[in-house]
Amino acid sequence: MYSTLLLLALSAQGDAIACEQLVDNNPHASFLISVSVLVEATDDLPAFCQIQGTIKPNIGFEARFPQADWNGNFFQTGCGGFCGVLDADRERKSNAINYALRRGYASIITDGGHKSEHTGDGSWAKDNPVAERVYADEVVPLTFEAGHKLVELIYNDKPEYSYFSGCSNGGRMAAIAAQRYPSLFDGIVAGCSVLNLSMNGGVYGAWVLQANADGKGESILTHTFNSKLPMLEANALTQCDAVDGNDDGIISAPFSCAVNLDAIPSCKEANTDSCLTDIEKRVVNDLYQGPVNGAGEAIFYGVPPGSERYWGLWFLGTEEYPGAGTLLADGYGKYLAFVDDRDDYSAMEFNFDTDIALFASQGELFNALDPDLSAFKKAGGKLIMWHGMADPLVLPQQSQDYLESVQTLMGAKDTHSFYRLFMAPGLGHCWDLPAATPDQMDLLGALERWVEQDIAPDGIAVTQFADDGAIVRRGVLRPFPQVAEYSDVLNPQ
Ligand SMILES: [Ca+2]
Ligand SMILES: [Ca+2]
Repeated sequence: MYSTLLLLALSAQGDAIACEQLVDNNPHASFLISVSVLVEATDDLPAFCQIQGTIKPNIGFEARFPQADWNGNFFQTGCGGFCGVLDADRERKSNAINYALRRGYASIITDGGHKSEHTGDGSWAKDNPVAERVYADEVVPLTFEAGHKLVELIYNDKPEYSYFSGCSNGGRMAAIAAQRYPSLFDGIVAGCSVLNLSMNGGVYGAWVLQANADGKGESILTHTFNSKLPMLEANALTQCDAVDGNDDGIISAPFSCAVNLDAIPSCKEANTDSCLTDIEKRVVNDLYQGPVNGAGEAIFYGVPPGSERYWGLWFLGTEEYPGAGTLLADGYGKYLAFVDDRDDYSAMEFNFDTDIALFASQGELFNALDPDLSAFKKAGGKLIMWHGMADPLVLPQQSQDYLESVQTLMGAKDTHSFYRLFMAPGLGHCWDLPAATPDQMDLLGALERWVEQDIAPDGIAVTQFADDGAIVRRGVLRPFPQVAEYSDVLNPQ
């Protein structure tokens, strides 16, 4: 009697029973469902159907579909670094889904097709071309297909609009979606995208490792160098702020400013936070300069002025854990850079005159540099790309270079009609740490308006908040090559 009543009660809930029963009633062979449970609403999240499982060949996923008030649309996100971690609870706007779930999206996140302890670990790619192809590319359509099938199972309906948003490697995946799978998504946000993974991960990564190595291969700048970063940031601001024509405390033209360290005293007797040793100066100069060949010609970019506050997180690390950027640079060469992995490879031996071509073959697999977005445009797709101009991990000029390559092929006006790039002064890599500039923006909202209401983003509002939530400063990012505008300084402290 009791169980009959319970069944009747559950039946009355409609979607709830469909969610709980999904695990035993999945008709699709392309993915396995291991968990399907209804999660009660909290102060933080609406009630949702939590679905976990594996998309073939080996993509771990979690889908979170609203129990009520589904907005009728589908949201897919990417994964950062070398992926390998499934983090559905991630409370960020990059490579996360909860913020989309709150807006009513049927949302899905994956581990990129393999499992790792952390996203800086590339060892899964050793002798594993299948997983490399999934990570490079195939995870995007495979997840899309599975996500859409789940939407039909849960809601008995198809999504009206489908969106992809990713940052870093997730931004690369976003660009891959526009380039290689142009009919899947109506709208795409690509942030701080490592479009040129072979150059950024392989060549720039090797440069950073070599620049920071002493004669024995030990790191020169370590976590103890963190305390000198404010001095370097102040030095860069002094030299670069006004280069953009506006002495406003924001470096808006970092790539037109070559920082020098002449004003920083050399350490004499004691190594303090207000001086640099000769070897520290050499390393910092090399970082700003970026990779050069034996003839002194630049072959990629250097760390941007204004990015100093982020160096600790990405490169200096802690006593226990090297910076993620250091791990990524090392792992790319060892496990991803070559068709046949070279166990003995060390980025320390990379030759900037002769070895770049060695990365070309795998670059074709990983890099998202195809300028032909005509199929995406024809399908009605809209692409918002953005990049922090102070991103020291994924160098921001590659986003500008990519836009220009698309403009060259498709014309600036046509390109502007469906694809816009917003360069964000002072922002680091994917909101890694708070910027000293306005850095909070609603990119998904701007994309929704473009896709659903045909309101193109001529500006993206950005806001800077103090720790107590008070607004410090506002601004508007403009489509490149226009520059951001700042106004309304409410608290000039
Ligand atoms: Ca490999
Ligand atoms: Ca300025």
